[in-house]
Amino acid sequence: MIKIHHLLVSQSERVIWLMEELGLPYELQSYPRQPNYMAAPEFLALNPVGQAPVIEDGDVVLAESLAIVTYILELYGQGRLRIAPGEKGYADYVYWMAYSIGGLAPQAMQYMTALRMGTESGPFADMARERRGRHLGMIDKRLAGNEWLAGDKFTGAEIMCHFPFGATMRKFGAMDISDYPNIQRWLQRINERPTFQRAMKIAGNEGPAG
Ligand SMILES: N[C@@H](CCC(=O)N[C@@H](CS)C(=O)NCC(=O)O)C(=O)O
Repeated sequence: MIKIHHLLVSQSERVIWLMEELGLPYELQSYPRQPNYMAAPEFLALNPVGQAPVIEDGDVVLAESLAIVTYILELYGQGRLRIAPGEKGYADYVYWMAYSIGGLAPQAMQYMTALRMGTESGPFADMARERRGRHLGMIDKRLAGNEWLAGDKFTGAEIMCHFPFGATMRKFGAMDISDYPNIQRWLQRINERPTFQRAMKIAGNEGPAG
């Protein structure tokens, strides 16, 4: 059985959400953050950079949420929550999975850093704002004509891309999506899923999706 090492108030909630969506059994070990917000020292024994999430599956110890989500879907998903090569929407699925960590997460982090530094003006803040507008505009446009990021099927791309918009991330800094109605509706659809609600409760990260 897969064991999830879950850091409270963190993106390791993705893995719990995935397992709840798939209805797979798992063992959960939750750890609080340290007072300096770093992960519990136990994570260093599991991941050389000491970060969550980490899973154990037999002899396999795996970090990085995108790697974990891909691994679980490929090995245990039985075709659910993914789009296979050759199926319609495959390129979109691959794109949004990669974008979650390669594009969206750094952008959210950059914007949050600008906010936390209190730099409302100046070149760094201007750049962060402009970039943020491009990213959110792209996501909103994508969701204007598609129920889900990869098309008409809810996939791992939702589980990967949701985090910067969710209640957990809002504890570190809010992502203002008031100008992006399609992102709002997407978050509402996610919020209505019983699997999402259950997962956030288990993760200790309850709150609306956006
Ligand atoms: N790219 C990694 C990011 C991992 C990451 O930033 N984890 C954070 C929680 S959201 C963490 O462990 N923070 C505590 C620390 O860095 O000590 C992933 O997607 O898994």
